[in-house]
Order: sequence, then structure tokens, then C-alpha cells
Amino acid sequence: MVRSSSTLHSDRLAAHIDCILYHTTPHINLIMSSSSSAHRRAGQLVGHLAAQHQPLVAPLRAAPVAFTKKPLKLCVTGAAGNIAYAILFMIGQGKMLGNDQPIELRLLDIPAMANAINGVLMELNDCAYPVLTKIIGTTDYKTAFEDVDIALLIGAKPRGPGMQRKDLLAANGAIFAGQGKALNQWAKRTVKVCVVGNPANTNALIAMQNAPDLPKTAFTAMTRLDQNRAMSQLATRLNVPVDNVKNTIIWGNHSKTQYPDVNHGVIESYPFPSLSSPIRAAVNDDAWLDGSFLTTVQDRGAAIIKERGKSSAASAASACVDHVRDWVLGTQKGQWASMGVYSDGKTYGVPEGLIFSFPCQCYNGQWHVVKGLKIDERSQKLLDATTKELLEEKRDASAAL
Ligand code: NAX
Repeated sequence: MVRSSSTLHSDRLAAHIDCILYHTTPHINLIMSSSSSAHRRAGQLVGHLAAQHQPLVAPLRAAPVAFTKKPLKLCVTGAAGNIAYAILFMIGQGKMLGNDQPIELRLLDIPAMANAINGVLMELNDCAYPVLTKIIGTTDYKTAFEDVDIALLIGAKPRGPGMQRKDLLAANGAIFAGQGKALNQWAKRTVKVCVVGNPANTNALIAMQNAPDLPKTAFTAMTRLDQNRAMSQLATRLNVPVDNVKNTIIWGNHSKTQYPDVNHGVIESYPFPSLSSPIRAAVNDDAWLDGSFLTTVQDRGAAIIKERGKSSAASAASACVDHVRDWVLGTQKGQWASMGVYSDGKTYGVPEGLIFSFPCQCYNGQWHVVKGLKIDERSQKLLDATTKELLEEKRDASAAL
């Protein structure tokens, strides 16, 4: 572009004005509040400079940012635990619902953790996150769940030494039955519930069964961490950005029987920027996809405990952020999110009445299972195995309650 000498001259002048303004702006503010004639002169100066070079003056006049959205009430259970210690700060940073969405946070844990909840609350306050317009710590279900829009049911009883699976199901069944009843009584009728606490699918089912006045679609279990783990394995294997890996699916239970399915996914911009390739073709190694890829994703939780000495916390928190964000704000066009949702008995042969992970698309605040995918014989066997486990968990949980 050819620029005239007068344009260059005015650019240089503008740079000088920038410099003057940068150094004098705080001073001008000070004068403005101290004397009316100085105020007038300073006002004229600012007006004059503003007319010449708008951007730097504009912030002087900018009003404080006001939220235009109504606050959402969001409850996190297990608020004194590890996952909560990561997710609460992500929520405060606006990563779940956007930084234009004010949130009233409720932190729920058991009475023995009352001091710990208070400590977390103090730290959240100290972060001075603008989106957190109110934070309440509580051990009481009514305070936690009243009028709540979103409930993240993270708190659960961990498996103790020598604990049988049916004991674990019984202990958690009691917690999630109680929380289901409390949500039924207190929550908004449009509440969205994401169950993270294990066994997540069956806990979500129990909560749902105990909330007959809420729609079944309100209850979901988190399998997004498994999806993210699968995407990351594929991206590493192919040396592509993880965002290029689309539509991997987690079917079934959040457990070792889950089926991470790559048959419907693609790698975008692979092998060339203008092309997309089916994942199987891109990887070109079925033995790996059907072998160590599968077991790595299925066993990832245990592998992290082995290395870190503690279970996944930040990655679980991040996945929960992804789950809720997609549910509330929508999945991107053509993209699927794996979510444990209520099975209606008409989809992919999964019997009615389980919380089963399916590929979903979300829009208008609702999830919709992606229908019509072709399931091959090998995949069907894997779907059957995870269905069988969920039916057993359901039976054992009902027997224990
Ligand atoms: P922590 O043991 O650190 O924290 C659990 C918290 O829940 C504790 O503060 C405990 O006091 C509280 N709690 C127990 N009963 C409660 C109740 N009735 N009401 C409210 N709070 C209650 O566990 P953390 O590492 O945070 O994990 C939480 C749960 O997530 C566990 O069940 C864990 O197995 C599960 N996970 C689920 C994942 C998933 O992908 N769905 C992955 C990560 C994680 O393993």
C-alpha cells in the first residue's frame, strides 16, 4: 500500500498522543475529581485528544462490564475432594459456561468436611472471579439443590480395602438415591445433572429413579474423560493436533468394559490439509486399534493411579467442563460428544432403562443420540459385553437398596 506523507505524519502525531495519554491519563483522572476549572480543562484536553485518536481514550469512558444473562445456580458435590479442587477454579475462569455467564455456586460435601469446604470457598473468593457472583458452602441438601440449574454429582464413596463391588454399589446407591430425592424436591424442573462419582452410570440411574418428577433426560453420566483419552491416544499416534480427531465414541459403561470405537471417526486435514481420512485408514494398523489402543483407554484410570499415586482429578474436571459446556451451549456442527444417557430401548439394541454412553449431539440445551451408525459384528460383541455389565450393576444396586 502506498501511503502519503501526510498519513505518515498523522501516524507519528498519533503515536505522540498515545505516549502523552499513557503518561498523563492517571493524572487527568486525579485532576478531574479535584477542581471544576481543572476538570473543564482536562475534559477539553481529553475530548481534543479523543477526537484525534480514539482507542486509548475510550477506556477512560468505558462503563464496568455488566452481565446481561441471569445467574445460573450450579451445585458441585464432593466439593472438598480432588476433582472439585480442579473444576471449581475452571468454572470460576468461565471455562464451562463462558465468561459472560454469572454463576451462583453451591459447594456440598459431608459434615466431616465442613472446614475443608470453607477453605475451598475462601480460596475461590480470593480468586475474585467475576463470574462467581455468589458462593455458598453447605452440608445440607436443601441449601445445595434448591432451584439449582446444574448439578455436578462428583462426591462418592471410594472403594475401600477389601470392599466387594456390591458393597460399593450399596454405599453409593444410598448416596445417589438421597441426592436424586433431593433434586426431585428442590431442583429446577429444567435441571441438568452430570454424575461423575463412580460407578457413574449406575449412580446416575439410581438418582434418576429417585427423581420421578424430573425428566429422565435430566440425568447423565460422564464418559467424556474416556473420549478425551481416546482422542489423545490417536493424536499422539498420528502426530496430529488433538482437535483434528473427530467423532471417536465411547459406548456403554464408564468402566473397563467401555468400548472406545473409532469406526465412525475421522482425522481432519490428514494426510493433507485439504483431506479428511477415516481413523482406521489413517492409522492403518487394526491390530493396534483393536488391541493396545483399546486397553490403554480402558485402563487409563488405573495407569494414572499407578504413576501418580492418586486418581485422575484435573483431567476428570476438564472432561466434566467439556460435558456440561457441550450440553448447555451445544456441540459443534457435525461433532459428537459421548455421554452416558438414558436408553429408550429403541437405540442400537440397548435395553431400556440403563444409563448408557452413546454418541450425542447437543442443541437447544438437549442431548440427542446420533442414530443410524452401522455396527459391525465385532463392535456388537463389545456393546453386548458392556450392556451385560450395566444390567448386572443395575440388578446388584437394586438388590442392595
Ligand atoms: P475424593 O475422594 O478426593 O473426593 C470425594 C469427595 O466426595 C470427598 O470430599 C467426600 O467427602 C465427598 N462425599 C462423599 N460422600 C458425599 C455425599 N454424600 N455428598 C457430598 N459429598 C460427598 O474423590 P475425587 O478424586 O474427587 O473423585 C470423585 C469421584 O469421581 C470418585 O467416585 C471417582 O471414582 C470418580 N471419578 C470418575 C471419573 C469419570 O470419568 N466418571 C473419572 C475420575 C474419577 O475416578
